Amino acid sequence: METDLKNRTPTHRRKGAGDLKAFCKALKTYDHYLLSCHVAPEGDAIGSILAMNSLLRRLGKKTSVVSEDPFPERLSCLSSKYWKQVDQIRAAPPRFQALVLADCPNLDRIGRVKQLLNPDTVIFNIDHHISNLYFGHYNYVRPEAAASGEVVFDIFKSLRLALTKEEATNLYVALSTDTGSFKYSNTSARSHLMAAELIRCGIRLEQINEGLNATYSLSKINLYSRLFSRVRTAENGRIAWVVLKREDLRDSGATYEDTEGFIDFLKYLREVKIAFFLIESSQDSEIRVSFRSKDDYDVNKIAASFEGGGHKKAAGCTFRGATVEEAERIILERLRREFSSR
Ligand SMILES: [Mn+2]
Repeated sequence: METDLKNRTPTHRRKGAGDLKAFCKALKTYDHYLLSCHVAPEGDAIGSILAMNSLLRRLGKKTSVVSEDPFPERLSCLSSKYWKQVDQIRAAPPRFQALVLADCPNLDRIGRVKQLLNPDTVIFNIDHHISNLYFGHYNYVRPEAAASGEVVFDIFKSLRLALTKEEATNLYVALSTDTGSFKYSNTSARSHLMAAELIRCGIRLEQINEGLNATYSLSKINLYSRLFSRVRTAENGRIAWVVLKREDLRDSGATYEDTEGFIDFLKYLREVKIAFFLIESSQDSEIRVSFRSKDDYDVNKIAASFEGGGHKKAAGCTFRGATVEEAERIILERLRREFSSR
């Protein structure tokens, strides 16, 4: 059942941040919700969705959490009890009326979960990506929020639901992931105030942080050492990048999940303004690219020129039908133009 969702005309689409009260009121309307997030989900996507799942259950709703991907091992401080992969539910897909998405800038990013939707599915879109397409019938999008978890926090407040310890843990993981443990420039006073409130809920900070950060296996270290030895730079060190080939995973015994976070090391190079990381994906001729930037360099704009997007300082895109060398050359050309126009 492949549904063409692009041709639908949502009847009550709202632009801008969206009216939080109307959004929350509509959330009370339906009986059974499907919850999902972008493919290759990380802490913000998962923490936000799990918190929303709990919220909907407290409102007496039936829920199903479905993703294309397995629950990441590194998020073992969160509960995967409700997590199902598309393939696991293919035989008996849940009957739901509405879809709640968090941290997902456009509908294609949910991957094969899209096959579960039908033309009547009502979509609730919760996000903080500047590139969000407002594809929902109800959109609550706050690009100034550091994480989707911050946006979900607003929804709890609006519904006057005091957070349980588990919900607070979900939201802390969301916030901590997207702020780089409260280091990135998107971290605001509000992020810290929110964190303070979550800590007051009795979350186990040390355990959570160890779970999030002490994630290195020997094979991951071996992978990183290969990648470190191949860091390349251009434009007097202002551009830095690394290419990951499939054989790097095979030879080091590491996994795709182990590659998450590697790009941050490129940002630690003193001169770097824009870093990118090319990953040859498990699917043939598909290259996933992550970008990071410093100062006022905007990688959302760069990624958007390749039909990707994200945030000003962290974005991504996918090349299909290209070799990693071609993708590398095209991106470098684009970045060189960016530097020459300054
Ligand atoms: Mn996010």
